[in-house]
Parts: sequence; C-alpha cells; structure tokens
Amino acid sequence: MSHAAKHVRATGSTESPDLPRQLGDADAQTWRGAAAILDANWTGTHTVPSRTLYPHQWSWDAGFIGVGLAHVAPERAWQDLRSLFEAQWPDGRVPHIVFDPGVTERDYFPGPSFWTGGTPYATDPAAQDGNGAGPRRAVRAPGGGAGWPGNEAGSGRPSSGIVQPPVHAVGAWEVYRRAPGDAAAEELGWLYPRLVAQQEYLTTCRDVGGAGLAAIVHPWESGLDNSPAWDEALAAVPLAVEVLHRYTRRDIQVVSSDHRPTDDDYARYLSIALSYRDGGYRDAELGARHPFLVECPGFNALRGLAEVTLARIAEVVGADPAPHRARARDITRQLAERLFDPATGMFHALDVRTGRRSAARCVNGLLPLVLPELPVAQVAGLVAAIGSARFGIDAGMPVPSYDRSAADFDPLRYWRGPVWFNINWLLRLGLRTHGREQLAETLRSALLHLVRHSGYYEYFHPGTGAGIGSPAFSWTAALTLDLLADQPR
Ligand code: 2M8
Repeated sequence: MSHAAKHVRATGSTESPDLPRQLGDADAQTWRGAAAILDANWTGTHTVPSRTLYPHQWSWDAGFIGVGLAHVAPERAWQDLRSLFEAQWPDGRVPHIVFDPGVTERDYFPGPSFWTGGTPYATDPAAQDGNGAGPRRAVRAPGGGAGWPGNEAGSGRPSSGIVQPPVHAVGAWEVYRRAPGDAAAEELGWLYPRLVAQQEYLTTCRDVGGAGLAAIVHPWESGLDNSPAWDEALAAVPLAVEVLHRYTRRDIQVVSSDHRPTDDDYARYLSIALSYRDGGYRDAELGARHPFLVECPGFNALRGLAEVTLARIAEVVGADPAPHRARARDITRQLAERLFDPATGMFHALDVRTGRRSAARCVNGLLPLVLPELPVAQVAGLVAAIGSARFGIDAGMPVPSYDRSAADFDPLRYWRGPVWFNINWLLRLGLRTHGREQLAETLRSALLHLVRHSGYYEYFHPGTGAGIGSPAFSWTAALTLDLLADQPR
C-alpha cells in the first residue's frame, strides 16, 4: 500500500462522511472524485499540487487546498498549513516552494540546489546535469524556518527564496469556519503570529515603490507566472540564453512545450531568480540592483484580503482586529489610486523601475474585487469587465486569464488565455462580496460544468473547456468541493 493510501485509511476521508446532503448523484460523484484526488496527493505531511508536475509543497496552493480540505479532512488542512509555515523564514517570508527531501532533483526544476546555490541533496546518482549532482547531503535554503519561536530547529526542509500571494489567512479561516471548535481555535492561534509576520514582511521589505504596495521580484511570485502583465517589464531584463545551457527544464519534459513559457521567457525567469539569490535574498536597495520589480494588482488585492481575514482571526484568538482593518483600508486605497485605470475600468500591473503601468488586460487586474471597501465606481468597472466580451462568462465558460480580444490571446499557453480554477473561485468571492449573487452563481455553475466534463485539470481551454496541464490537480479538486458545498439555498 502506498504511503498516501495508508494515510487516507488513517484519516478515513475517502468515503467522504461530510458529503453534503443536498447533492444529487452526479454531484456526489464529482465530490468523491475531488476528495480522492486530495487523498492521492497527500504525502503524509503535506499535499502536492500534482504528482506529475509539482512534487513538492507550493505556498499559495496550500491556501486553496485548505479551503477544500476544510470540507473533508480539516485536521489534514491544519497539518498542511503547519507544514508550510514551519518553513517560514526568520524575516517572515513564506517561501513559494518547500522542498520534499524525499524527491530527487531530477523530479523538479528549479529544485533546492538552484535556490541555495549549494550542493543539492539529490539522491539520484544518475543526476549529472547542471541541475546539480553531488554528494548525498541535505542543504537548507537561507532561513529554512530556523529561528522562529517554537521552531528553533527549522523545518529541516530546504525552500525557494521567493514568495507567492498570501492566501493562507483565507485558507485557515475557511478551515476554522467550516469546522470550528477548541482544537481549530488552537491551530488558528498557532498560525496567527506567523500570518502577521508574513504580512509584515510584505508590507515593510517589499514596499520598493514607497507607496505602500508590495512589489514582486519575480513573475513567479504573482502565481500567474507567464501572464502578459509581465511582458513589458520582462523585455527590459537582459536576455542571457546561455543560462539554459547550465540548467535543464523539466516542465517541457512532462507537458507540451506549446502550453508552457517560451525558452526566452524561461531564460529571463532564471536570471531574475539568480540575481535575487546572488544578492542573498536581501530586499534592501532592491530598486538599485534588481532587474524585475512590479506592483501586481492581484498580489496586493490578496494581501489586502489577508488583512480583512486576519481581523476575523484576531477576534477568535483574542488579538486586536483594528490594525488589520486599518491596513486593509490602506492597501485598498493605494491600489485604487495607483493601479486602477479609469479608461479600461480595471487594474494594471505597474513597473516600479519605469513607473509605467502595463496596458495588458489580465485577470490579476480583476482581483481587487475581493476587497470589501473598493470604491463603488471601481467595483462597477470590474463587474462590467467580467461581463464584457473580453472576459465574458456568457458563453458558459469561466473567466479566462487574459483578454479574449487581445491579438496575443493564447488559449493553450500557461496564464496567457486558459481558465484557472483558483482565480475564478476568488472572482466568485469578489462578486459575492459586492452583492452580485446572480453573476456569482453563473460563475459557480460554469466552473462545475468544466470539471464534470473535463476532469480536475490544472487549467482549461477557454474555448472548448478541454483540460490542459496536469490532471488530478489539487486546487481544482479542493475548490470543486467548496463550490459543491456552497449551493445557493
Ligand atoms: C506554477 O508555477 C510553478 C513555479 O512556481 C511552475 O510553473 O513550475 C504556477 O501556476 C503557480 O501559480 C502554482 O503555484 C504552481 C504549482 O501549482 O505552478
């Protein structure tokens, strides 16, 4: 029996005792399929996004996975979040990947040796490429969780040095809300100071532009890795294709290269990451030395939503909610003043190095809808954009990752057109926050239609709805559970 299967038996979640009563037979089957994927992707300590493409733990994936596990295995959701936050760095950053020492360097690139610049822990003696081979030795990324109170020894797992959108407060809150009680309150109490430190890091160390918005130092930090939102800023990064001679891409060995970033883009991704790494992952004076610094509307909207949610969590754990409310208000105001374009009715990424906003209409520009105090006129602009032919859900398809009418809209390539479940889940939350129940329900039905017909894929073709990328994808399965549980009454 596999390790995952053993654990499933131990936690007993496969039979879905929490199957919502109101589900018909077809929905019950969709529910069981989703729960089984979360079981299969559970390693015993954390959930991987996908067994084929992403064999480690990813930061924002863990937040969305928590939302789904809340329905079928809340104790596993807490363990998953703990496992991620045990790798939090002393400066508060939560790394975008926490590596599983049981997985070889060959199984994912860029792996630990890339991020640490050290000797990899690869146990595969055949791994002799630039991805790193060497003596069997564990390395730990700077920080590695060591030094956090109560976690002095660190997680013992190496990590990357960049971050992802902070959706963990939302994930934790959903787990608590769906299955409250003393044990859940205790878990929230453990997480709360860590979530606060994560926000503190983003607010202080990443305010490179000086206006109160956090800058991302790599497209991967946005979670929308290959979005056209980064094209302009990325084009200014010197292209050094030689970097691809030193490293071997793993992604295009697993899925079609037509669906993934081009080699030129990938070379730039690597050189930006190497620049940050070689600067010791320090954030001081980034403006003077780092080649990519962008204020992303999606990232900052989720940072604001985290503060809104931390205010709720603070009330449960006996902390003061007021500073969180104030910070959520500040972030909302700064986003509204700095990244909104009245001409397009949506938000756009801003290149801190040039002060220019990207003209591209990308789905991260719709995400500020999750903020409850967004000015009414901006809410109206976003709702109009969501309903327009550019992003419209009239055709029965959820919102694509990029403007359908753009000349370079690409229905297959990663974040440049396809439909993503997590983003649409957030948009539905935003629509509900602003009382657009009918549109929210249209979106919920369209999302469920996709998984019923195509399966629980990583992303979907925005025309045909066909599944693309990795099958049996954790956040798609997790959020499916949440959408099924959340039937309108
Ligand atoms: C994708 O990103 C990773 C790098 O972090 C990759 O392409 O290898 C993105 O879709 C990201 O948002 C996601 O968290 C990750 C794992 O699902 O995959």
